Amino acid sequence: MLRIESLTLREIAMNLKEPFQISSGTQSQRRILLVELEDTDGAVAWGECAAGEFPNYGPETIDTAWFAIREWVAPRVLGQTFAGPELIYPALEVNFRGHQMAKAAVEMGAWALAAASDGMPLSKKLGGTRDRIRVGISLGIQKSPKALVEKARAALERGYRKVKIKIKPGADVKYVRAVREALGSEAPLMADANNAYTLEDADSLVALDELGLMMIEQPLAWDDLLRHAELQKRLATPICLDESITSLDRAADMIALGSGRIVNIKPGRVGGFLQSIAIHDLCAAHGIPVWCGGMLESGVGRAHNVALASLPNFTLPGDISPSERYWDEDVVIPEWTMDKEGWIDVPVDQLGLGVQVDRDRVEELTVRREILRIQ
Ligand code: OSB
Ligand code: MG
Repeated sequence: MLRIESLTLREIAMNLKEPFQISSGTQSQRRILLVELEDTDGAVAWGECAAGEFPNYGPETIDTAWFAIREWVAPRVLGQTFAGPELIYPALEVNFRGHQMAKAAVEMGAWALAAASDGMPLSKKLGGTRDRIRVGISLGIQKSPKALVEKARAALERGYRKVKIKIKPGADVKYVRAVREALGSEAPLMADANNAYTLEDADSLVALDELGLMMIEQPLAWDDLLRHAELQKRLATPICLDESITSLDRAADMIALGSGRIVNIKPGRVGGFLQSIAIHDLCAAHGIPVWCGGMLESGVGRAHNVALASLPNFTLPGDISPSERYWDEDVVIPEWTMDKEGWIDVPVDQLGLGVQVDRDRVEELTVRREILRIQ
């Protein structure tokens, strides 16, 4: 039984160690929306909203998510009795379109709450089977191919099992080729365009084909499937979809149309864990590998991602770098660490989230707060 008494929304301001540039913008700071859920027995758990400051990834932002949670998510969740966390998303779907990241922030927190009250780790509650996961790094666009080569080399030496290179027109083939030539044919490389191309300027994507990439992520428009299917016919390299997969149906459409051969699952983008698991299962049934993407989360969102990535069809390394890659100091204890072979341990011997939220640190970073209670 799950009965949520209050939701405390907080905005925390965190500085990234270095600016992160993708084709649609650069970020040096993150404004992160954390949600603290409290049940009627006084137990608490945390969720994190994946939305950023601007609508340059998907349509949501931290501010739209805050509004959506206060106005529409909270009234459907607070004071209601749910037999389990798998019933939260269905309750949020009825006549309530979109706002997946807002829904997910609360839904994922509810799974963590339920896991702890059932006396199990979040990973187990979700159906996870791994006690450690392999991770990769996502490298932002650099000022020169040489600078990128140095970052990629350092990442492989550090133990990362996949190096994702952000690309855009003008910073693509030359950059990726430089890394391939410097690091050799076996280096596990991929590219992510964040929608920077159209079918008309796909020549440079075709040119990437000879560079042996594991996949090319979301080259075309953020909500497209048809043109990706067209492009996939021209490419030997698998297309991986990120932005376009916002629901189970969109994943089914991708498979039916042949728009891609791999899916990046970000639980925030698809409305939370119930949808993530459904997409995971559908992909598994069709032989489509999945991996867990990232949105530069704090240690809270990272805990959710680590738990999800422990499911069996997460067979490719996720964008789940350790805390030190992003922050001087994270908001969880212990921080997320990665060993020299690129493994992150799933906290299978801890209840719920598996890490403690550092309340003093969160308090220090909080710039806005709102408490929502049963009316
Ligand atoms: O496309 O995967 C993406 C960050 C912000 C917005 C979109 C994306 C990303 C990343 C970051 O690639 C991955 C990470 O969290 O390390
Ligand atoms: Mg992406």
